[in-house]
Amino acid sequence: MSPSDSALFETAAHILDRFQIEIPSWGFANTGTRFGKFVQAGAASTLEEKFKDAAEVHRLTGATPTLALHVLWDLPGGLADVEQVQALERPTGIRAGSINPNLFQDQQYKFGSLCNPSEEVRANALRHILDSIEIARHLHARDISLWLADGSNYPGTQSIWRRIEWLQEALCAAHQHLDPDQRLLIEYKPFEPAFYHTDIADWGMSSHLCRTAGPQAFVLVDTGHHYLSQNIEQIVAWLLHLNLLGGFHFNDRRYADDDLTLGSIDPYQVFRIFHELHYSQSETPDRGAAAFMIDQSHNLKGKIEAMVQTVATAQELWLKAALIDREQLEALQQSCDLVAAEELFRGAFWRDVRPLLALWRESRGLAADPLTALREDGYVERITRERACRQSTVGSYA
Ligand code: PSV
Ligand code: MN
Repeated sequence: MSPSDSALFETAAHILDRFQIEIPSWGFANTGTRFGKFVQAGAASTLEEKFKDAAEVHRLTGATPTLALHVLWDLPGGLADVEQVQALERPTGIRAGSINPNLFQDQQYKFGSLCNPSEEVRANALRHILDSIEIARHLHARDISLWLADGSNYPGTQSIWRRIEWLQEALCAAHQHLDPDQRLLIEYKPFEPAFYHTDIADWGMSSHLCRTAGPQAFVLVDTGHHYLSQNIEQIVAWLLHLNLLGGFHFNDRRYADDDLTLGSIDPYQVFRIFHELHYSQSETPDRGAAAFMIDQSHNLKGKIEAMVQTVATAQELWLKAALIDREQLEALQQSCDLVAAEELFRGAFWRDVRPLLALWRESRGLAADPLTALREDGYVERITRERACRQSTVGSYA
């Protein structure tokens, strides 16, 4: 290696050693669309299987030490299931990640959860969040990731005003129950399942709710939760500027919240988001890092293959964005040399960092190509044989 190659490798290694992304338990389970489900024999149907699959992804990528859990799907018994999670953490080396309360599947939530006109339902929803905070506390999980399906389908059928008040009240109450090191992440979504109004529809509403809830509440950006053509990296830059960015749910889409694998449709967008994050980190290194999580539904691709592909893509795009010559870019921006600035930016996106990543992987005892390693290793065939006899729908939400 020439001195400049080895300096580049050291820089890349420093960046990749610090890159981690959380994978979701539901990414390993059978999921589908509203039209049906194509069941995979190798899909995980128990919590143990989800932890085992997560460990396989971490073994191959070296970047996924935590598993996001959805309370209803993974801990249906609530606090009583905490011990089971702890018992799985040790042998698999995977830690429980963000804890996701489920406020959208129970029949009582037909007209909303925290925004339901019924005081009783609102109280039940809040209790579930408090239970989820307690679960997170026992599992030493920092983040409670909150997404509400609340909204309405027809104009005039609900009071948007009352619902804002109920939401503020409940989130303040939830915030009071956080430990000092815990965070409440508030996710927004413009539509679906509600199609007229959604109670937390965008980052502005989410930001306001965080501010009124308290200093440990932050916005969660799910990349699929925007209208087409919205400039997500600008939202990210604003949230960073306001110190309100808590984390991401990464996925890709073509139309709406399609939950496709990250970078499959528009890798340039992920690169642009990553650029804003690197910029913020270099300007304000003390700012707490946003949590990176994947929120995908692998309906057609093999679950583990899709997850490994996603993580490897995220590593590539993260590294590409990190290697932008930011000093030069800033000079070009300042002098309004548009074409040169754009070419520098795009050049970083087009750069093939895969050989660097392979070198880094080998230097860390990982397989140079995790997808090939997965194919050769026979894990998927093994679990498919083992699990074939029990098709289950546990963990599905469609
Ligand atoms: C809703 O679309 C969402 O993005 C929320 O994060 C949920 O927790 C997750 O998907 C369920 O898959
Ligand atoms: Mn999400």
